[in-house]
Amino acid sequence: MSKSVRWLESHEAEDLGLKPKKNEKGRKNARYSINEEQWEDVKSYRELSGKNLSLVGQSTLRDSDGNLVMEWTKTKVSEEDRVKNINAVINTLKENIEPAKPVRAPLRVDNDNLCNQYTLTDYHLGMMAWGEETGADWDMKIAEDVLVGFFEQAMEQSPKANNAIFAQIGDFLHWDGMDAVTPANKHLLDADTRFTKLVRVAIRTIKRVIKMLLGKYQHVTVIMAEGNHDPASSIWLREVLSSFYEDEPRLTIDTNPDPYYCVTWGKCCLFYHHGHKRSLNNIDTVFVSKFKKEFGQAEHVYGHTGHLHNLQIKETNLMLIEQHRTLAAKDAYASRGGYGSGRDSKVITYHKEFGEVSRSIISIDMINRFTG
Ligand SMILES: [Mn+2]
Repeated sequence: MSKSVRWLESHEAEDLGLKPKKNEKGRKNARYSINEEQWEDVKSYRELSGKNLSLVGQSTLRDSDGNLVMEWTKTKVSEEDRVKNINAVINTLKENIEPAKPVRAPLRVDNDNLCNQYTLTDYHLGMMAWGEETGADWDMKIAEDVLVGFFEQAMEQSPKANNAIFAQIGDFLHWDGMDAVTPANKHLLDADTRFTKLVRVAIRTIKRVIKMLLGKYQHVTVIMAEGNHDPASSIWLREVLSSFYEDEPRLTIDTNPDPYYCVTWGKCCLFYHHGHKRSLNNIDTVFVSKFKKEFGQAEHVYGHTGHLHNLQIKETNLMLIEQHRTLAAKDAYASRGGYGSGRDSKVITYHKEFGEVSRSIISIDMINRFTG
């Protein structure tokens, strides 16, 4: 069979069993002399890799006369393919979103100096807990009802203000893909059914909450922080919301991909981080190093974290840091491990001049009484 000279990348030459050459100057490939059959193989590899599959090998079965009997291609999804797929999903989601019409603004109320921060962390939507085993039931239906109940009660209880922050500090979703496991360590999780359902309920619930907030406040800022349970899902959640509300001038969605977030309000500087990368012990310097300008102009500085589900407050020379409780029930892992922290969520009110001036604490019992 006649040979011709073709440009190949070194991994393609390797796949053909040729010794890879040095790439020619300024190019990602080099010239090889190959026959037509080999060239057809290269073309089919290229077509396959266009379908987001990485070729890891090819096997050929020939009979005793050397005729081709069977040939198959081995492929697998690589890390690079995974990233490509996630990006493709995000872009598709964005394309299909018709932005929401702006919500009519409420009447302005008297206190322009106040901002109410609705603090929510470790909500673990999609987690399944069996009350008989853990003390309280938890599934997607309960979680959606409790969240809406929390916002109804919390909005009723908080001071009149024109501005609000919805600070969701991570682990809003309990699991992050087709397998119900923790992304980093692959620990098996107790999950309430299917991922598609979880995605739908997550988007619907957050949209319900944002609608409620826009009905009460002139301006709302949304933080959707990354947690250790939802590093990928927090990305699409931020991006989808940002697309959906692109025509809503009264809403700001923070789409910062770095898991440290900052909002300023008058002389207040407010920081957020889930707590999976940095703990109460050393988070303050990280916040300051990432937001030097905002910190430098502030007089009152607060950091908010979650992750461990129990309440801790720490004051350092730089700021007051609070690790928040969650409203979610305990899963079997937490219950059997003996973690017994209480369940509540807070609205913290910041004054432009004076920093924190008040807070409302809404416990799970209050929400159950209210919604039940
Ligand atoms: Mn966590």
